[in-house]
Amino acid sequence: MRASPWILGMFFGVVTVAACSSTDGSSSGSSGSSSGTSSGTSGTSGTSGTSGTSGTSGTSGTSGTSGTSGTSGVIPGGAKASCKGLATNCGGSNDCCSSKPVTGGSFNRSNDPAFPATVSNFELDVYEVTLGRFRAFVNAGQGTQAAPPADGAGAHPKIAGSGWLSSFNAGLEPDTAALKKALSCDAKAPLWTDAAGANETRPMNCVSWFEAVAFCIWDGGRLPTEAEWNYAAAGGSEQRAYPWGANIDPSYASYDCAADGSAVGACALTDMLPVGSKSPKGDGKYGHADLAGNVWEWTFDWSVDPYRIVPCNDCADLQPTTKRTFRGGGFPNEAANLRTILRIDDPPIERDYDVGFRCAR
Ligand SMILES: [Ca+2]
Repeated sequence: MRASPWILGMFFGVVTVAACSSTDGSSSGSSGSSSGTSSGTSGTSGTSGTSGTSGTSGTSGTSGTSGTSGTSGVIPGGAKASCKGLATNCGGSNDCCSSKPVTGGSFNRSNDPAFPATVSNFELDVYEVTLGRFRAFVNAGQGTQAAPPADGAGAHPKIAGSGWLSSFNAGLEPDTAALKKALSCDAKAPLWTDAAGANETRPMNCVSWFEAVAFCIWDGGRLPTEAEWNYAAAGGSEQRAYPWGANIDPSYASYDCAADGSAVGACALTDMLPVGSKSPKGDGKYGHADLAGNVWEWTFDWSVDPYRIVPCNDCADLQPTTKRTFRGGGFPNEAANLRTILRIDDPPIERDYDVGFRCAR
């Protein structure tokens, strides 16, 4: 079951049931931010186009820009477990497993000054995790109760207690056969196939929060905290309305079920685009693709509205509720759901055809 998306208490009255949820009549259409100019977001992510040539650089980024080392360019994905032997065909001919540095700093979660946060430098995968990468995980026998992550694995280096807990094991499917079956969660966007096919660069969907966390651990990373994810999408202190800036149209992101030319609301697998299809125009400040649209993305935190850790200094909400958060909007949603302020949540065992994830490191 999908909960209603909320913006710090303001319900949008949208999404409901798991399956076909998201088409969202989420009202408020384009909501604010059409002004084009606002917040100088600087138009596209000029920052550096895709290949992050120079990472953040110019963007002024607050503090950090100076950011140590990493602030520049792509970090190849070759060493990651999911990438061995994988074709480099994301966003054209790019490495599907690459990451880019996000220079830490301070910002307001959901663009609300009542919820300040500071995040340290971290790395975030450029693309949503693809079917091809997730297939490697499944084929390695991972992501099941038969091979769960180790207790404590995948912890954020500055957040005690944020690693895998043995109590999470029960959230995984018993074995690989059960996992494969579960990954076909909805006929609306039936991505998973037991054999590799033509959709290997589309974003993995139908994954539970537990599988997203387990994948990232196996791949040498972790699931981003909600604050980290929000920071990268909002362009840090620039507080962008959308990852690339103030306005949205279909040239920036995958949404409205219309990517394949079908009518708005008539969703099909072909509306869930290969990752990086809107890159670099739709990239965020730090060079990450599809932060808005294509698939929603699980984050690590338990969900509470409003945020209950204030201020947040490298924080993650670790106190159990019933749901975990995900953000960014998906291919079935209307534009308003792609705004960086929007949060949604679901029970961590939930699978949705429009929810995927990416890893932090
Ligand atoms: Ca996304």
